[in-house]
Amino acid sequence: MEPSKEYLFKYKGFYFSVITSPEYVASLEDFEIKDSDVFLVTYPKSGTVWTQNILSLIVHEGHRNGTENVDNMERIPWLEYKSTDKDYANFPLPRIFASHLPYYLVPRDLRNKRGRVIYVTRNPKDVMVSYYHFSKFMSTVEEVPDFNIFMERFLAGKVLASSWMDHVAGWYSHAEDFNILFLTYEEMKKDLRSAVLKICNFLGRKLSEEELDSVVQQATFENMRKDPRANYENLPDDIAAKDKGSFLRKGTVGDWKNIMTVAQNERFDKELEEKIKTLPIKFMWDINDEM
Ligand code: PPS
Repeated sequence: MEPSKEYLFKYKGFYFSVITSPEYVASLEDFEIKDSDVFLVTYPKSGTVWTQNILSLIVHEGHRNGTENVDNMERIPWLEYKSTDKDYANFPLPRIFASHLPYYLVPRDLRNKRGRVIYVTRNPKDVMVSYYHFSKFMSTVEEVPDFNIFMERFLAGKVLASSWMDHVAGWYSHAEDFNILFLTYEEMKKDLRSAVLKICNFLGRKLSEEELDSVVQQATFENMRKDPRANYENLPDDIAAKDKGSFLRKGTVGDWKNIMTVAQNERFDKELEEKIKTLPIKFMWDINDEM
């Protein structure tokens, strides 16, 4: 079954939410990159909001020490969903954008190694389960109440951001074209401090031990959940129904085991297991797995 046109449109083989337009997405090809720009790119539900907060905490002292009360989505806007009141050309540097774009639709200059990309992946079973719950409370995402049907849509790439496999494989196989840092959700979960350090090194930022501690502390699931700058609770009720879910839902590795049946797991593996082996990523499917 094709996804509803009420929610999605396809542009160059990739599904976008109707809250943007093909014209705007096409215009991003010429989006002017500044050398200090950072693009946080993910397939949905892979740790975007988490990494967005880490970046705000690293880059903005006022965010870190609590003297500034600016939502992360203001500081780090979504590239492909531009709100008309934002003048990106005059945004404070470094500009940071979040995006779910596939490698081939990002601004041309980014593909010529201007600016930096941070690409975060997560094991796709947890991605799918997180996505399923997300569809229940986001009015901009089509709700598919039956998990089995949702899984078939996910496996067929008939969801916002299309196929998980194509997205991840595309970015990894074109890594050479970009100035890029790859991270996984699971490594952040296992050792957040090391992941924060990797990001600092990649950005050429030196934080003191205290500053680093502060970033790590404020980026834990429990603390982010309470932080209105980071937890997306300021989204209007007609976009996110807060009584039905939240962006920060469980924040764990292996939640897929709580919902997928043995048969569903086998079906998933049949479709993706071999393809996943071609990726240069060792996924953790359970928090007790070795990295
Ligand atoms: S989105 O809609 O694409 O921007 O979603 P995204 O932010 O990529 O992914 C949401 C999942 O990330 C979890 N999350 C966290 N996990 C651990 N620690 C922290 N600090 C954190 N912040 C967000 C969030 O809970 C979603 O995963 P699930 O499994 O649904 O809980």
